[in-house]
Amino acid sequence: MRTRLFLALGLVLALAACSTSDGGGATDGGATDAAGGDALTVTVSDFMIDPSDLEVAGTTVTIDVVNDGPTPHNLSVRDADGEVVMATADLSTDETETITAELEPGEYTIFCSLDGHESLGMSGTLTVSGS
Ligand SMILES: [Cu+2]
Repeated sequence: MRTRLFLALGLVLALAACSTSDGGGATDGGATDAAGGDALTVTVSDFMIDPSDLEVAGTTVTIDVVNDGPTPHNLSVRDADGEVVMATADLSTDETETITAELEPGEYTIFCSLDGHESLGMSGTLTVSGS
């Protein structure tokens, strides 16, 4: 019984790994590009991230974040494994913070980590192309 459960779990994990590893670029039109080293400017507000699809041409990711909404928000970045690799503090109205990180090329999710905000629309993508 136990081994069978572990086998099933292993299969599920293997499938999950496969489905997340197909990078392949469905990223065009409307995305915001930054050449290596240039800062992206992102506005967070109730309840959106603008722009919501970011592209970086190097591996150095710099994001200037400003809160334009009436309530606190942050901008966080997580990798395909769900690990948060960049995040601002919780910013009050008109507060700004610049965050920088070296990231592996790949697809990341940008979101606000405050309770429920991601599901209210504070979600987007970051594509790091590496070159
Ligand atoms: Cu928020």
